[in-house]
Amino acid sequence: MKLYGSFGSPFTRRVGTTLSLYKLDYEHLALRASIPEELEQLKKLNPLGRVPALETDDGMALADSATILDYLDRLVGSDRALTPSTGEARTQMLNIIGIAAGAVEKSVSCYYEEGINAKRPAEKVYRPWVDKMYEQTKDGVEAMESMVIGPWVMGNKISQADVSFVCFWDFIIKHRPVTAPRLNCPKLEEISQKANLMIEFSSTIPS
Ligand SMILES: N[C@@H](CCC(=O)N[C@@H](CS)C(=O)NCC(=O)O)C(=O)O
Repeated sequence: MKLYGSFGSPFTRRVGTTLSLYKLDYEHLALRASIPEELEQLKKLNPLGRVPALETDDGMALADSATILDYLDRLVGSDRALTPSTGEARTQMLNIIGIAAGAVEKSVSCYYEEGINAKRPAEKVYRPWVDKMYEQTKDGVEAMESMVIGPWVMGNKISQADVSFVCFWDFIIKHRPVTAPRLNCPKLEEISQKANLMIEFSSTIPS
């Protein structure tokens, strides 16, 4: 299998971490959508030219991390999958992860608005919209914090909720400017610290 995208992308990182937790071999190609030649290569796998993308061993091209995770879960089977394969437990976990994905999407949008990765000149930034997105991220992570049962997100066992929460939380914290409303999420911090001691997480921490 080939995973396309750098671990600077929280969506790519959650796929890379899941591949390692599943002990699946893969080649990592850290293509960046911001480099025209690399974007062309990416578009062959994902028409939108976004990361992550996964090329399976039988030549299938998968785009979008949720779809890729669903594929990996099927590959390892329901006994090893980090997301329950059926029932209310599955719906609950997907719901929690969906809220977390919404929070990090807003953070990624802010990342493209301000700072060294901004796609827009500073004078063209519409402040009220960016401020709203910082607020939405805050509301999202506060919801994530309130959902933690402990010691892991869903209780005693590590699950995809932990993989996604850690990859998303780490991105949000790393890129949040000091001017944005403060985030106070001790449970998320604790889970992140604990998870990042594991090789599957530490090997995907972006430099
Ligand atoms: N819903 C997608 C989101 C992927 C995404 O937002 N990727 C970003 C990097 S974090 C990207 O490729 N951005 C470049 C672009 O959208 O043009 C997923 O879960 O894979």
